[in-house]
Amino acid sequence: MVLVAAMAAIGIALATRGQLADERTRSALARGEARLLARGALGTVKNLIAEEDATFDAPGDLWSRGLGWESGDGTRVEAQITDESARFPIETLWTKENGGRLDLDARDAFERLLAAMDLPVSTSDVAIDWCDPDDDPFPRGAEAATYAEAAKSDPFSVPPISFTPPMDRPANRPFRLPEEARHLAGLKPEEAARLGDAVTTLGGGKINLNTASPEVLRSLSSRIDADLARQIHARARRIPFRSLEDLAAVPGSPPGLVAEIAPRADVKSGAFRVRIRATVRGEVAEVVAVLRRGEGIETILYRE
Ligand SMILES: [Ca+2]
Repeated sequence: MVLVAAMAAIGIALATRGQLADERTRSALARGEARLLARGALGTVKNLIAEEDATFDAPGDLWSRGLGWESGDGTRVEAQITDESARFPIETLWTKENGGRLDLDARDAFERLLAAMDLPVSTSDVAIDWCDPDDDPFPRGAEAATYAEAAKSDPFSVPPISFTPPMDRPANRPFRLPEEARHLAGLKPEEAARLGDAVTTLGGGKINLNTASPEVLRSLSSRIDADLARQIHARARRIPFRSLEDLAAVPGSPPGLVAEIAPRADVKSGAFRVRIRATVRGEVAEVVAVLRRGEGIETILYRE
């Protein structure tokens, strides 16, 4: 009797294990399919961008609407495309020539961005310390010792990220990845997140007038106040800027503004950021990529 019960128990255990293995196989298959779909969608997005008019890029263009497919059985793919050049190019703070040095114009522009976003302007010194090769902090800056001290008092002060090495000290070289800005010392998590969303290192170094937020537009000149920034932003949504000269037609645009901002502004995108989410039988695969127009469409960042 005991033997029969034991045999039955083993039988049930084996059957359950078999079922679990089946389920695991099914999920693994669905995950694999989702991954393939996401990669395929990236190819479609590349074609879409390749076919776009490259003389200017503005809200309302085909790319800005993204892509989406859905089949009856719950298979779904969504692609969201944004202009990387809508963000402030934080890598311009530190020039690459002559072994690297601070670009004073870019620093002034970054400070205008911080002020427009209501973020501590001292973050500018922290960002310069992040780039400069030495470990001597600026008066309002932060080097390795500041980060170590902050980590001691609050182990969660440096937000962990999964896809890059931990950034718990300054890199002491120019910004390479957009998310480095989220790790600058002295920012509250909410502030770090907002700054992280407003900057890039992959947009090609210029800001697209057509897609930038009013805050990013204000970084371009001290003569672009909140009102003018809103005017420029609203105009880009009605009639895209086809050249920088179109800026002169915006009401309130001061004389010489076009020439002043020309080194840091453009009307087209330097790169696009694509977020893809594919769902197959409840399993999800995500791809984030940054695509640049070059000879063809080059992938300059890829994560899945
Ligand atoms: Ca440094």
